[in-house]
Amino acid sequence: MKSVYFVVLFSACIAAQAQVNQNRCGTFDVMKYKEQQSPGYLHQVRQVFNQAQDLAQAQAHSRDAYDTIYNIRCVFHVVYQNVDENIPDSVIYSQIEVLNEDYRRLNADSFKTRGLFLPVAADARIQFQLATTDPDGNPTNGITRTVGNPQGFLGFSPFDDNVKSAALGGKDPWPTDRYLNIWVCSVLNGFGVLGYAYPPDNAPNWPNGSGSDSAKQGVVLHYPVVGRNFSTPIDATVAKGRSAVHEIGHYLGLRHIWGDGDCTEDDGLADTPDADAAHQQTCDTASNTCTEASGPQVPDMIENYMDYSDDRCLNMFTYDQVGIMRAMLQTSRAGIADRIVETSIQDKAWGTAIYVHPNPSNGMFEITFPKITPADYQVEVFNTVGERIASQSGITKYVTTVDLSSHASGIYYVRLNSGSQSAMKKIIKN
Ligand SMILES: [Ca+2]
Ligand SMILES: [Ca+2]
Ligand SMILES: [Zn+2]
Repeated sequence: MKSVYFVVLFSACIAAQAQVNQNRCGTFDVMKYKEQQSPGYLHQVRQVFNQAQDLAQAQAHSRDAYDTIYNIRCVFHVVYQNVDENIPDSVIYSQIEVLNEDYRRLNADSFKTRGLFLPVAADARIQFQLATTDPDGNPTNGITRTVGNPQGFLGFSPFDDNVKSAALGGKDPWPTDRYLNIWVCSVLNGFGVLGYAYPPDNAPNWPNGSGSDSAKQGVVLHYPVVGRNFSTPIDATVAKGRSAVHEIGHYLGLRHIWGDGDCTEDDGLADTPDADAAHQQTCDTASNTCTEASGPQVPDMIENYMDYSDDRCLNMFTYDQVGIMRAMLQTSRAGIADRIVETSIQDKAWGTAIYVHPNPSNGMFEITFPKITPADYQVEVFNTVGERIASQSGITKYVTTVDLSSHASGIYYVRLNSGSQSAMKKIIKN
């Protein structure tokens, strides 16, 4: 991993950064600002990231770890100054829907993921629901509404975090170790920032280090980018609710896919290709900003939620990204989610343990394997008359993707072989 990411020079003043209208996300800017206030903060974030990566790698082939679904308790704090900013419940419901689609790879546009990235496109198995109980134990719809007072500005600044404090004209968080707090407000005009979040900066049982502030953990969203059915979205390129998907990615420990630097920087993850910079609200699939030193050239993964591409071309997380987020949900963010073990994929007898998703599908099927050392899997696909129409062998991950998009709609059977064992499952192509 390249560590230059965290050795940032802080000569640029905040006012200069404010002129960068293309920064749809303010996370890296607020992190740099926090480092100025509390030297050592970025180092601490890196340590938590490294710890999560170690945990993710240790669990890479563990079905016990993979079977768990994390169900995150969310509370939306709408802090408004006018009727437009007081967004309706329906918009927040649509945001929850978007999150549940994108973090489960149930998004209708998942078919747009290019073929070369399908082997690393992952279902994060993370879900979101509005809190049903408030901190006092009373029933709630998971939405609070507060008349805000951003203290003399036109909106709330990402750098003072006033929106997170009732005393400063905002709304105090619900306990940040039990809820994902999402503040919705007008983020100060001129910054061009549509949202920001802090990554986990303190693992459990660590002494409080510099910069860590539990009262500020959460996500802030500029009100017009929430949900996908907002009546007057700020811009069509950010109208599909994916600013929240992106910011929650940061909140769960992910960095920008280009590593906030040039081709010499990265995001610390192997299955996201290097990129030279953010892709600014474009869908340029020809883009290949960093040349591979050897082997085949790999284009930039512009469809990754942690890029700045147009919402309409974002459609995937990778396995390594999922590994970080799930590791954070076992450590720094452990208190915010309920755990559900999906019974359909529990570690049952080998013969019933294949998990296919989605099923039915328009052609791409993700096949997840039982808990054995994944070194010698073979996957075969048969049609209803027993002809083998596809096969893969030498599979070394516990998951693979079968592409039947060139085959007719109908019923097929996928067979998984490992040594002397095999199991079969019916799949349906729409
Ligand atoms: Ca990478
Ligand atoms: Ca490349
Ligand atoms: Zn970001």
